[in-house]
Amino acid sequence: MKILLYNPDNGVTRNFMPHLWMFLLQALTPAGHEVVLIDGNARAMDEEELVSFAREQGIGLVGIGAMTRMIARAYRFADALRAAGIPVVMGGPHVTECPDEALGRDGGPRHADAIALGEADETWPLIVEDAARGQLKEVYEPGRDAKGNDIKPSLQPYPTIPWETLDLDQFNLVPGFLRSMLSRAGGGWGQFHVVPIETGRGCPYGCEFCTVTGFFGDSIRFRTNESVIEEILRLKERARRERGQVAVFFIDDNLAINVKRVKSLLRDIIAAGAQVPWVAQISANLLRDEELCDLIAASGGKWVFIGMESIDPANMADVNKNFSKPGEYKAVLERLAARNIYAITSFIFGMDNDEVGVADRTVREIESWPPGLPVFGQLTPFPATPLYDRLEKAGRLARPKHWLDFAPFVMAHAPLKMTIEEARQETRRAWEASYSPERNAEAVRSIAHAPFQYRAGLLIARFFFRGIYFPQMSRAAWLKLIAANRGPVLGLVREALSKGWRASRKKGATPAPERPAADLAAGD
Ligand code: B12
Ligand code: SF4
Repeated sequence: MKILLYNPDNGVTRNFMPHLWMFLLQALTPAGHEVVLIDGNARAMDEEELVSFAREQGIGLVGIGAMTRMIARAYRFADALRAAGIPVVMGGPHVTECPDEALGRDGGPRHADAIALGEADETWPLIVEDAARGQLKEVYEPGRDAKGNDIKPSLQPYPTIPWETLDLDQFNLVPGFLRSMLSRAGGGWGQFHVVPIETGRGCPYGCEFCTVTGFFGDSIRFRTNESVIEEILRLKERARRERGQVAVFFIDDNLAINVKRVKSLLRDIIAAGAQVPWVAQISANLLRDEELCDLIAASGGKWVFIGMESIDPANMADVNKNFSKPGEYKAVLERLAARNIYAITSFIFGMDNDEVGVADRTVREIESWPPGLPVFGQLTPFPATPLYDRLEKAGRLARPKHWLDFAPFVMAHAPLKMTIEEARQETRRAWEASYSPERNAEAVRSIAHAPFQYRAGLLIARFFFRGIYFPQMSRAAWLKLIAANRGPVLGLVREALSKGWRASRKKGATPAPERPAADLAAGD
């Protein structure tokens, strides 16, 4: 049987990275079946195009995964495929949290022939075999232990994802119109992939708005260090072979949740020569540890995603996240910046203590920190979270099924001290102020002492991150962005050219040999 795994896009931004679930399920598919992957973020298709594709390819089963934000879109694709007679199985966080909706058991239309609840590592092979026999069940769920809890996959052993041979063309981050020029320029920048790798699952913190503790559990399961390192080494080898660039996103919710374990992993990465540039989510409280920060830097860590949420401790307490202290954010970022590690700092507006002016206050505070990539979202009651239950009980949900009429940056409930419209405007203000050409130039200037590649990396990353809020998917949008930021862009280009010229003079006018991508990946 030929199987299509499909992830819908969110209609606003393009994801910078493939979704791990597709590659994982592909690797777990029993022998004798072929799996094709399409990520709508990388390869945009409408319903009709996807149905035609599935027909042409003779697809016998489609698996669709989606977060809450994309679920309405996912249902539309599922409806179109089912109308064409192709069976659809859906899985992922939203379907797990609202199983009746996908099956039409809540009075609404049915969208899926079958659903997979929770982690599907062990149920996926059964789904495939049942579908191949034409005997799909409606619901697949993990087994239960004696206490009635889901039996979670141990991650030891962990399936082999054959990154070294997979077709990753749709996920090349270098804009199409720049690829051939950059390939010719050497240095391996004709392609750049960010690849998701998990080293563990689960989170004990239980923040009120988050689905992770409910979905993956509050105890953590880790892969072995060897299995993670073996995966990275294969990726590194691919980058070397293809003369391209690769970076890893460790998608664990908190890579340092067990400090002893992460230190041992990072030490082993260094010992194995498996350094690649990497990014990971780590909470601020765990970044007090100087030795950990040293190991992050030495193992290739370049960016840390920190869920800062709010600069107001009262808000942090409200959402059960007061283990993360706004008072120490600056010191944490300085500790990282001293090692040329920068942060993606994530904020949530629309918490109950936020009022008009929260954007200006937050942006002012951020501007007093080392530069990074701030991102701003809004408090969203995802189904099956403690936040959803609290707001529902208090009768505060303006759109209880907000995902069925998803509107970007429009809250589903009114915070106590602002309206929904005010929260939307605050969010816009924060994005505008944080990614204006002036702010971009200041950010690059503020690390004038840092080596060239960090300043260039910061500016390029700021261009990409701006796109999370301001759509910039066309070549014209990119050219406009570059023109608006011509000051720092030209400064960096001049610096790069003069460096190249000096280097070639030193070597007696012989062009410098191209530095293999693997060396670049190994750090600076
Ligand atoms: C990496 C990540 C991202 C990446 C993008 C995703 C990517 N390309 O990988 C980035 C950083 C861009 C991102 C952004 C966002 N994210 Co995010 N993200 C994650 C994270 C940390 C890891 C995802 C992952 O790969 N997990 C590991 C895999 C193995 O687990 P899985 O995807 O759940 O898949 C398993 C099962 O669900 C199941 N399964 C999944 N799909 C399917 C499909 C089928 C057919 C079947 C059978 C089974 C199945 O099988 C898999 C194996 O067991 C999760 C948290 C988490 N730990 O999962 C949050 C998470 C998915 N994100 C979340 C959110 C809210 C967002 C944002 C909306 C945040 C924001 N405010 O902007 C944005 C939206 C992005 C967008 N496209 O619009 C929520 C989603 C909650 C929900 N109910 O929807 C999560 C769960 C985190 C949370 N705090 O609750 N995210
Ligand atoms: S927000 Fe982060 S720390 Fe809090 S429960 Fe979710 S994954 Fe854990």
